[in-house]
Amino acid sequence: MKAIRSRADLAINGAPPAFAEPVHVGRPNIGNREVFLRHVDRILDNERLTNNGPMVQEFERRIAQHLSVKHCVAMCNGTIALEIAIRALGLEGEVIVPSWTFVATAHALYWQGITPVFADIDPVTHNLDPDAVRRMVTPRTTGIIGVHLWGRAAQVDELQAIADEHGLKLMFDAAHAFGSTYRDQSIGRFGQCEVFSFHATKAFNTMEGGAVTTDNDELAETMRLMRNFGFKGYDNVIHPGTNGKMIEVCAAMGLANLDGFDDIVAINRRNHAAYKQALAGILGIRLLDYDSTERNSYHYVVIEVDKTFPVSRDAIVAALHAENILARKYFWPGCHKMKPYRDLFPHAELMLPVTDKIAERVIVLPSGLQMPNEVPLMIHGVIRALCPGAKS
Ligand code: T4K
Repeated sequence: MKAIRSRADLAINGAPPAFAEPVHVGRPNIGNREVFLRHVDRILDNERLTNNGPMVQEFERRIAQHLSVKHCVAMCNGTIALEIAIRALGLEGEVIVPSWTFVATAHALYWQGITPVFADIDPVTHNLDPDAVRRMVTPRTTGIIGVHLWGRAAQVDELQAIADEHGLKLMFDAAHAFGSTYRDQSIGRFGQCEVFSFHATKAFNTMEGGAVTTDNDELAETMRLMRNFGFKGYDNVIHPGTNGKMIEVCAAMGLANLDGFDDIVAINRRNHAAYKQALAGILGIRLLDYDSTERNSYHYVVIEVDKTFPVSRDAIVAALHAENILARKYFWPGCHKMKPYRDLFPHAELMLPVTDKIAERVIVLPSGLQMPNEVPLMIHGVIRALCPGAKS
């Protein structure tokens, strides 16, 4: 380990990279292979591959039970799940969202002719700042989409109060929040509905997949129709719809992974603790911590590089990439600076000072089942070698 701690021979200076194979953020967690393959055998034997088959029904039942919510409507991915939820709630005009999120949150609105209006975030939690949300409400606003970024719950009660005050619909993008809680209750039943992504890169994955969860019977029924072209039985279309169905193999992956989810969280927690220990001594590098009174999958290991730190965030990312540690700048530069939204709101940054500041500071580091144990110390070594004078 000593060689790692004093990694002065950085790959950016011509030395070989620390890892022969790339170490990714988002390497899939793959649970019990035998269980998954047994499920796949059953699917092939049944010759039922999609269209609300038994595996999807079992998956929905298990997820709803796991999250203590009445309905889980499984979908082909999180983005389509967002689009269907937005449409089922009847959102239109303007909807307030954070810019500091994966672009799918904004796209799911804009794709349907709704204007995403970006509100600023809290500098500590990276989640929507309720005061900023209040400032963005106009007569055209119909809803708010809170995002539980990094699996940390948004300020649910405060956002609900704003929604109630202005007669707005509230839903959540819970793509990062499978296994998280808010005030000790599972994320999944707040607002009118919550939307999960089960993409390969998520803590819990179905390869591709997503779901909307809700306690509202009517809303769940509408979304079930919408995800299957509006069919109510053979030859009977009673609602406009699309194809948002989850396929059986994806549900099989979900069932196999659900059994092992607690083990994944335990490994993520161990990885997070190792990062905390490795990076603790470097002044100007802050590891985002999770609230110990709530549950979280600890899937995202997020650091912030302070403006006063002697080397830039981008220089650190470049040095890590040279070592084959493919750290990410999620969600730089913020949706408001991506072309479609920059064209829409050329001066959005005036309302988003915290988003802009955070976007220049964040690095997301590898975690998950596949992460080699040496990675946290190696990262410590790379930062130290880049910047030997950094204060402890
Ligand atoms: N809302 C939020 C807040 C979200 O974060 C997301 C998705 C959504 C909504 C939409 O949900 P989905 O429609 O995706 O279900 C990735 C994911 O594609 C995306 O699902 C995710 N958020 C986002 C945060 O990250 P990219 O473009 O960064 O992925 P990519 O292809 O660069 O993958 C990351 C790394 O993971 C790769 O470098 C290699 C590794 N990887 C990836 C895949 C897919 C693997 O090793 N194996 C794999 O199969 O967007």
